[in-house]
Amino acid sequence: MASKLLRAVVLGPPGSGKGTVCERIARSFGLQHLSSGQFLRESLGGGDGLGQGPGCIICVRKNVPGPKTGVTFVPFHCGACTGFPRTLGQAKALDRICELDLVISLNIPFETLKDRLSARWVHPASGRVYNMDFNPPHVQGVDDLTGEPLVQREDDRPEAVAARLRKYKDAAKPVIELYKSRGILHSFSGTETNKIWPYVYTLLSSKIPPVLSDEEN
Ligand code: G5P
Ligand code: MG
Repeated sequence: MASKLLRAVVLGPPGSGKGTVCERIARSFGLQHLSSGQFLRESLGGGDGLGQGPGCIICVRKNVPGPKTGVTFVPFHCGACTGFPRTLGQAKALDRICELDLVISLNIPFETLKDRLSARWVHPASGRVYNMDFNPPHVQGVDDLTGEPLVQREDDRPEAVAARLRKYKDAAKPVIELYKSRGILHSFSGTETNKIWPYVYTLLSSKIPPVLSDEEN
């Protein structure tokens, strides 16, 4: 079992680059990337909803009280998580099972988010994410590694995006305030992940030794 190195979550509105940043964190620091949204999609798509990595596990349940979905979080020993906690209730539930070392919050303008999401294509089986402007696949419409077709997420339709952004704003505010009051919140603002990334890398490097240099990502 891996020893505890770091427990971090990345918060931010839809399209803010949580997944993109977290993938880079995972590669650069040898951590596990856990995405609650990806687990939910896999679970609702017929998978067993269980993701497992060295020393960490996240379990998504379909039949829990509350809105349509719920997430149960089992302690992870080292890793970076996106999309969870998403509400104050989830933040408090997380408190009962582990103490976070670091919270990264991404602040990206609304117009930028809309543009990014309309150009996003994903490989459903792996969760790999592309963007026609930012990181296009080698061959249009096809996953680089498997050659399988890419799809657009249902919730990336413009009308769904506006509703997701509203919902996120309401739910996230108290979560962000909570972590700010604990002194573990680090906020990054901008319109480009490549400009935000070096700051995230520097912050994390002060907590754990990297396995890759900043430029290698
Ligand atoms: P998700 O899957 O967590 P969201 O809505 O929180 O969904 P999303 O849409 O996955 O977040 P992201 O991960 O923040 O966005 O962003 P990303 O995919 O990395 O980047 C977006 C796009 O921009 C990509 O195409 C990327 O390549 C591109 N990009 C990145 N940086 C740049 C850049 O600098 N420039 C450009 N041009 N492009 C860039 O959750 C989905 C749903 O599941 C439910 C909720 O309903 C949620 O809406 N859910 C939960 N429900 C209850 N509890 C929870 N804990 C839940 N978690 C999820
Ligand atoms: Mg994501």
